[in-house]
Amino acid sequence: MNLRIYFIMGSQNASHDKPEAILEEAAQAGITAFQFREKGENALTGEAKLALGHRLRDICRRYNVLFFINDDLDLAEPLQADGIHVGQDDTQLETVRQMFPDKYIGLSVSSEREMNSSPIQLADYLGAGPVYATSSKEDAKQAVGTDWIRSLKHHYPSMPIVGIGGITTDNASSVISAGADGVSVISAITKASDIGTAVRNL
Ligand code: TZP
Ligand code: MG
Repeated sequence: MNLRIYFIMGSQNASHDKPEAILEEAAQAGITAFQFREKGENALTGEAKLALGHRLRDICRRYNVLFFINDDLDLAEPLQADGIHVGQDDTQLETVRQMFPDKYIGLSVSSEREMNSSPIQLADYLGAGPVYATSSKEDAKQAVGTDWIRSLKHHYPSMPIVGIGGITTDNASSVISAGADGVSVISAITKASDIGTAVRNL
């Protein structure tokens, strides 16, 4: 499971270009994982969401990029997702694990309290953050810095961890130095003037 450059996007993040075009360029440049996160005010639902999911899934398959679905358990099988990512307010990790014993499951963990109340061993990786301030998530929690990655890694040395939130080509190396196995980004790629360059610099 290579989470080194983990790109997250929904149609709401693709303001200038089609999400398919952005993902294709990012995949070509070397992202290793992708999460379909269709969320927020202008997010697609129903058939339109499923159809976009299929198109993005196909791109990931062509480039050998892992495909994760955010939260929407109903889409995991239709899209043949490699994995599912859930937050603290989504379906309980125990339930997701029972439903999908063979898929990768990621869990967001933002604090010691969340860590202590989660069945961490049931996850395949943890999303740690927001590391830095982000404007891509309306209800984002307070930025926790790279110290949180160090702390999580200390508690769970063999659990893969990806940093998320405000990560850019300038600060990605600090996230990795703190012990993360990869970086998850939205805007560092969707808002890049040159997506290929952004991915290679990450
Ligand atoms: N979860 C925590 S921060 C965040 C999510 C989905 C948004 C990350 O977006 P960006 O643009 O990389 O800061
Ligand atoms: Mg969620």
